[in-house]
Amino acid sequence: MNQPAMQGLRLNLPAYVKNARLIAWVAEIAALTEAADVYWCDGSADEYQRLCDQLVAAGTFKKLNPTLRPGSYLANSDPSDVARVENRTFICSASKEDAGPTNNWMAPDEMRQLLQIGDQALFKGCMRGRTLYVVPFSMGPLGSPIAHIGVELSDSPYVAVNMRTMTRMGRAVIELLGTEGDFVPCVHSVGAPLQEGQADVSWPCNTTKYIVHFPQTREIWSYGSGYGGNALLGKKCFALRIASTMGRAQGWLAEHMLVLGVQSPSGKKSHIAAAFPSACGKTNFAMLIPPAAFNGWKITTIGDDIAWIKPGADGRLYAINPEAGYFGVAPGTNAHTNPNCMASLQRDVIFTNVALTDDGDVWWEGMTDTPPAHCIDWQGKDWTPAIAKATGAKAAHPNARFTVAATNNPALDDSWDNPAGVPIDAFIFGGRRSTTVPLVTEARDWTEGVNMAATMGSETTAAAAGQQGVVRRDPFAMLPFIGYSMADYFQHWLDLGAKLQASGAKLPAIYCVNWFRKGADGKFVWPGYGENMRVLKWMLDRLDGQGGGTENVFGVTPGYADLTWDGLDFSAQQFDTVTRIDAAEWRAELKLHDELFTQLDFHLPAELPAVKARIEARLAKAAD
Ligand code: SAT
Ligand code: MN
Repeated sequence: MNQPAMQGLRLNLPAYVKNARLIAWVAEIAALTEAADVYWCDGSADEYQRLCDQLVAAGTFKKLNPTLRPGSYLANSDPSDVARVENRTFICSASKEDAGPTNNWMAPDEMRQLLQIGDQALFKGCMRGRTLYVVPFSMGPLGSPIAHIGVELSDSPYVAVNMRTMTRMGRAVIELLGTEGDFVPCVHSVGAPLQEGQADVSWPCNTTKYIVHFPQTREIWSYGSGYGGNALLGKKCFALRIASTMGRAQGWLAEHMLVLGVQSPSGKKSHIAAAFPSACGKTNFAMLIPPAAFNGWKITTIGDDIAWIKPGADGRLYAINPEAGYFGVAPGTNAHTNPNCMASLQRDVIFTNVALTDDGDVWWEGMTDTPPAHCIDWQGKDWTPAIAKATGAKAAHPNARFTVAATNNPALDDSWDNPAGVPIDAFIFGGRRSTTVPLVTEARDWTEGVNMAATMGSETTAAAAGQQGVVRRDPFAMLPFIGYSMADYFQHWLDLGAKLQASGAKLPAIYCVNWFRKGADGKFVWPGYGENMRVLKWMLDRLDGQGGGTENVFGVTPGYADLTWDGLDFSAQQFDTVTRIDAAEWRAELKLHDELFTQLDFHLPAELPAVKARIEARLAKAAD
């Protein structure tokens, strides 16, 4: 154990902690940060309640009306700390090339000076006056061969309670670690030390922010933010950025994907993994309720945001949801768009940055047709429909979130917690595009599918700080989440496909979808939500060798007659609006693919420009 820790700071070590590396590391970080106290989270219900009560007393949480929203709390963040900060997120691999051109990179030594070592190092003394919470967590079912363990040291009790919902957290994880077990060390500080006698604020944070990953040593260091993916380090930092580097080394995939089960009326069960960028409806898709005309069809949720996918002994790909809860976007969620989600949110929820109604419940834009006559907005100000009309003020922040346990979901799949995972039949990649990209296209083979995913574009949302609504390339919906070079990641997908194919296994089919095409009036044409079942059904028909379709320039698309329209008034003309491939738009689109390929030129697999050349040739032919 290192010296400063020996001199004074008590580690409050529970008797069940036996892992020497863990103990030494907690001592080291407690000493570096000069935390006032160390608390080991056991993950119990009592502890959760105690920490929530403490957050209420500190003003971070408001307890919601126990009759209307039992066991639930509302937190309002600092107005500057409302989303992931991509420009403050760093991949500190040994070489810049390994981080690739889409990630911010700094040399590991330089970053360590800045965080840990230099005279002004950010983590030196950053927890003064605060408690360091030791948060042991498992990403994935405890003991699953697909799961991995992390430990987050955080000075935020908000993080500790959210981590209990979002992961399998507590004493059982430490016991599983035993004396020798391996874990990913995650250090998190809000970066707001308290001087003797200084009063705390309800949402401590710092204007300086660093979200840092060291892939070689598999470490995460996060400074200055208390929000979502910046602070709940099991999620994007571990389960995507670090895990993607582990997957590359070990032959598996860590993906920004929901996983759902579909059961047909005959009882046949299929599993689909679908990647969409943040705030593009993953949670809604994962909890979809089929339209009435799809009697006997059932959708169940395995995960809503992240999938870890490993090849099984039979050569198929098996997916687990490494998380145990949902950190979903509240605005727009209602009894029509996602009834299962609304049911999940009835009790035991942590809401962040939604509005507080006068009867002590929550509200957000789109929750009800009629807004409340008055509420307190996410910044603590009075809000009325008249104020909103006059000033444009939102009651809830557009990236307002709920944290809720998966077990609250009425559509939870029976196998969601199965350590073996579920076999994947198809991958879906979807962006948010007002134009250009058709409703659904099937890739003719794995390489064409990898190209579809690699060249995906999407309009930016409020989930990340920065300008919204601009189209950017978001390969595999992983642009903000890949822990190494994007071109090497494409190669990893190609290599994995080739390996599975060589073993004689049938690869999952790959589809590209776009729910978001708009008409001349600027409104979405496709009804989306539950109606997406119609597209899913077409995919399953195709997998069964039944579904019709015709070849377009970049894959196979259904004709109007190939989808089931029972119970929906959607004309052939509307279908044309969401599926038409406009040659001029596609020429412009392919220029953007070109720009991406130029940016990712180093190590770019030659297969991808080859697919693009074939699309160009077909486009030229179609235009003749
Ligand atoms: O804040 S999170 O990163 O957890 C949400 C998201 O961007 O998907
Ligand atoms: Mn996400």
